[in-house]
Amino acid sequence: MTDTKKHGADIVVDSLTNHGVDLIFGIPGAKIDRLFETLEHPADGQKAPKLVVTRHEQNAAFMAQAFARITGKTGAMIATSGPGVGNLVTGLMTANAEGDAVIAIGGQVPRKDLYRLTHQSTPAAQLFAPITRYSVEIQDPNNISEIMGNAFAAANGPKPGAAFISLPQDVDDAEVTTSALPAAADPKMGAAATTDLANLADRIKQAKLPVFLVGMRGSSDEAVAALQELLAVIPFPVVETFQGSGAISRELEAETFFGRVGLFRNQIGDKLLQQSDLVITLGYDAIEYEPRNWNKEANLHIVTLDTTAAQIDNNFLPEAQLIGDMAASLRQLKTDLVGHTLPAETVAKLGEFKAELLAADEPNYTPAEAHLNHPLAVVKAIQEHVTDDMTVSLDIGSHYIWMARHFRSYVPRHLLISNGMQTLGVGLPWAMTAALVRPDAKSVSVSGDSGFFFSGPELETAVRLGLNTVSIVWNDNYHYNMVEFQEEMKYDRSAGVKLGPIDIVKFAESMGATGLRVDSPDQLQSVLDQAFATEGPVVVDIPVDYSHNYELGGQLIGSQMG
Ligand SMILES: Cc1ncc(C[n+]2csc(CCOP(=O)(O)OP(=O)(O)O)c2C)c(N)n1
Repeated sequence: MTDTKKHGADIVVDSLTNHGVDLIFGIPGAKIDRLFETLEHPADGQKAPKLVVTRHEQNAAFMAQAFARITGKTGAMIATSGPGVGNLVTGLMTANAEGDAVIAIGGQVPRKDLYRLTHQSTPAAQLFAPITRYSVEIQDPNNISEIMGNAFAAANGPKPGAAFISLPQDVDDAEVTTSALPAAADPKMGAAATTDLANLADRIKQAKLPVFLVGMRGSSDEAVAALQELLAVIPFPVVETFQGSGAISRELEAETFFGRVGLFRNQIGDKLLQQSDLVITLGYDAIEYEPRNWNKEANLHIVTLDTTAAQIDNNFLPEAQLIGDMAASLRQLKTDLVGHTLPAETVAKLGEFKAELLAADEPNYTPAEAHLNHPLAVVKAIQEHVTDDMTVSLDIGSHYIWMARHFRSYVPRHLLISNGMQTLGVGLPWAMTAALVRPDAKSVSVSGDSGFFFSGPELETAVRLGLNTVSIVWNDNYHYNMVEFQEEMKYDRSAGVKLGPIDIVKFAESMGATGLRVDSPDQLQSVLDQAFATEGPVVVDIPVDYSHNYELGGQLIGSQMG
């Protein structure tokens, strides 16, 4: 069927192209099939993003989110009406919470059916309004392109996040005579106010223990490059949130990296923050690790560097908010700090913190059963197989606590962690996107034996696309361990945390992937050698000893359970 007329779907596709979208993830259905037709069979001369068909809309959303986080461009996804858009909810909520710029296009029933009971009809724009930066339904084909322009602008605003567009079937199908609008110029920010930066420099010079806390927005390539330029001159201590991972290069690690903070206030970074007399947050968002945890006593002196104003709460009252382009602000700060050095007692104190940080990486108990691996031995083995160009995506669970605390990452956005929403199931889809957009390096996912199966069937998509992924599954005999150990800490018993077994190797093989198992700790290295040397998707089953995991939540600085 060759149709030379232009339809709403063409304007959608052309608008995506005009905004630089070259990859889109999704699953079709009747209400949005013309858009899929146009994506896969564009007209002569028409450019269209490459369509990646997933096995679940939630995973399409996760993949688009990872695309945004890795590339700094907008992630895009597409789903049909009703259950299709419903399945996007967790993905959009996660992207929005974690500052990843994504745009979702959802099919909708024709306009005449919007206000009556109709098959697969749901008020999607209302559904997404509270969990996105922008959520609208297009009511006229002539508005498609401007609405899409506004959706891209909202997703890429000072606090990046998700945008949702509901596309009624008859708008998608409508004949149009107009053309898609080109993308408008991006709004640009300069550095924060000169006097504020000069004041901050003065405060830093007077401080005994100034500490930088790098968060989600501070982990962009540009902000990290500028931070590293400053640290190369004055090696200030830096603490990363989980989403701030990779802010410190190998060269700067010894002097400036003081670990990551998140979940429980018991890390070296927490102690450092507690003792700091000036905390400078860089693109930190409260959803990553609430201020009531790391500033429990509400007595820290805080200055923010960010693109957006902070959320004020009882434990986060910045004394100055320096809003602007973070890289430009940091470069000005570097100029204002010329000639400054850290006092000798500060350097000595940091040396003590550093020794504690390194000691914490060593395995500290013997696994209870001979075939089980100590979590830190697994972290170490993964570290030895991952090069700086590889991306590592974590799922959620106890394995993620071990990895977030102990796994080093030296390049921004190469250790991907869901920490605003802690959404189970992101590990594999995120690793698949990394393999798609960074094809020259292997991409690694680390999951628990329960969370892996939240998105496990997507392994077929990885096989179909020929992706070089290594999925490492920490096997604790099918428990939701992260929930289990916290319940045990609270109630001295657990509930709802035991599942039945799945043969991970056979599961992988059934989809055409390679499945490997570490039968005893002495095989850990050789099995990982094999996994990283194998082409295409590989899944590795590693039995772990979680018997000491309650210690992960122990030794809190001040009391902070809950
Ligand atoms: C979508 C979603 N559902 C539930 C949770 C709560 N949750 C957090 S970790 C976890 C258990 C994960 O178990 P597993 O994948 O086996 O990892 P482990 O903790 O055993 O390492 C659960 C249920 C969540 N974070 N996200």
